[in-house]
Parts: sequence; structure tokens; C-alpha cells
Amino acid sequence: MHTLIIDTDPGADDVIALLFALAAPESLSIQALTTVAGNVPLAKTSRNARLACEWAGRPEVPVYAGAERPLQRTPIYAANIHGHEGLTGVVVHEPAVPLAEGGAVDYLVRTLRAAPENSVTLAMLGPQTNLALALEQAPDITRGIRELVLMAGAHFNGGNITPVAEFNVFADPHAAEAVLKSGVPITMLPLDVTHKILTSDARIARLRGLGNRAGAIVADILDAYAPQEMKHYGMPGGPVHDATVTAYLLRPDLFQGRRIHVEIDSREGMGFGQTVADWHGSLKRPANVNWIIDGDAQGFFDLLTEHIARLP
Ligand SMILES: [Ca+2]
Repeated sequence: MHTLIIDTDPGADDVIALLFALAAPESLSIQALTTVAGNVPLAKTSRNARLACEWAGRPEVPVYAGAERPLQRTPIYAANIHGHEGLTGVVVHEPAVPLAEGGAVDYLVRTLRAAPENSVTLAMLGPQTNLALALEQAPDITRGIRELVLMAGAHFNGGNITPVAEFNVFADPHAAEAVLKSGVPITMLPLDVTHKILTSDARIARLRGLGNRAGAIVADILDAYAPQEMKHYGMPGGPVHDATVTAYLLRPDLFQGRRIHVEIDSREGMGFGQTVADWHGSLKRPANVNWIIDGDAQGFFDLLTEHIARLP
């Protein structure tokens, strides 16, 4: 059982990750969603996070809006991939439930301070700006954290926003650096694994065939989102990046990785936003990340489908 906060920038794959997590109340006790600018600007990521709660039939989960821009760099978005509303293939509307009062950074500081030692897991599905700001304000909050599970980074696969950088890190490398330096246990699901867990027509058809609204939403999102990724990378299916974080929380046995030393390149230049992953231990520096490189793709889609089936 995880006491969980999900920090997110929805985002097509974020919404799937959120529906998946909201469908697992017996394993994931979700305290709140916190939103950050990333795939699209903050107002849209905050609306889409609330939409995910509405679609999951979980309107009681509070959504706190967080950082509107990265720590230092110029803001970037990914509307070319996620559409101007941050969601492809589905029609968006203003959700019935408004944002929770107060900001995400204050919420993180307050909640992690009050939490028992090593008790709260953070799933981080966007740029890591909110947690970096919280750590800057209150370094003692690391005490309350059990683990961070991040969709972030790339090594063997190469990047998806530059040849070497993955979007979430590239969008705020200084925040990623601060989070890595915090010393809390970190698991990263980089493109190395997310590009191995790919949709197929049969996998999407199974989700659509569930016959519920959530299954149709996930299938519609994937039908719109997967082809562009397949075309760009020459892959046989589309990745569902952020949803691998939910799967990892529920079934870590579906994944394989290794504890290694990872650093972020935050210098201007071609390496900006790269996760320098010392897979072979060349630097002889202490491991700070559980770096996941492989996963059971069919196991992932079975788990996803089984959970989406529980939703309205
Ligand atoms: Ca995301």
C-alpha cells in the first residue's frame, strides 16, 4: 500500500496514468494530485488533472495547482505531441470540481512535514519543479518521503526532445538536479523502458472493448497519440510513458533495473537536460537512482486493462 501524491502535467499519457492509479484504491491511497506546467501551460494541466478525477469517478481527490514555469530556463511545452488542450483524441470540458485552495508547493511542504517518517510516495509524471521548490523552502521534508518514482530521463534509448534529453528533464533540468541531490530513494522510468512497452491494435481494441467510458477514453487517447510516436521513432506501437509509473507502483515485479549513479546536465549546450546514467559504474560514485531499463509489456497492458475496467 502506498500513501501517494501524484505530481503531473496532463498530458495524454498522464491522464492514462491517473485513471490507472485512481482505479486502484486498495493499493494506492491517493492524497492529492499536484499539477505543474509541462506538456501544456498550468491552467490546462490543472483542468486535465481534474478531468481525470471526474472521468475516474473520484471527484473527492483534491487537485492543487503548482509551478507556472520552470526554475530558471525558458518555459517549453509539447503541444505538438499532446495537442493545444494537452489531450489528443478526446473532447475536454471544464470539470465540475474546482481546484483545491492553496498552491501545490505549500501543500507538499505542509503534508510531507506532517507525515510520519518515510511514509509518502511521490509519483512524478512531469517536470520536477514543484518538488524542487518545496525542497528549497523546506529541506526537512525529505523525512516524510518514502520514495520518488519518476517518469524521467533517457540513456540507452536516446532522448525525445533533443538527441539526448527526455522532455520532463529538459523542461526543467535545474529542478531535476535538485531532486536528485535531495538524497531520497528514487526510481526512474526513463525512455529506455517506456519505449519497450508499446501499444498494438489488439491492446487498444481490448481497452475499447471494455465497454465503459474510461476504456473508450483511454483507447481514443492512444489512437490519436500512438501513430505520431510510431512514425517519428519507427516503432511498431506507441509508448504510454507515465502509465509505467502507475504499473511500477502496483507491480514492481513487472520491471527490471539496476541501482546506478545518475547526474543531470544543466549546462547550456547540446547536452542540456541529459540524464548522465553511469550504467557501468565508470565514475565509481554512489548509486542514487534505481534506473529501470526493461518491463513486461503484456503484463503492463493486462494490468492497465484490468484496472480501467473498474472505472465508470
Ligand atoms: Ca507527463
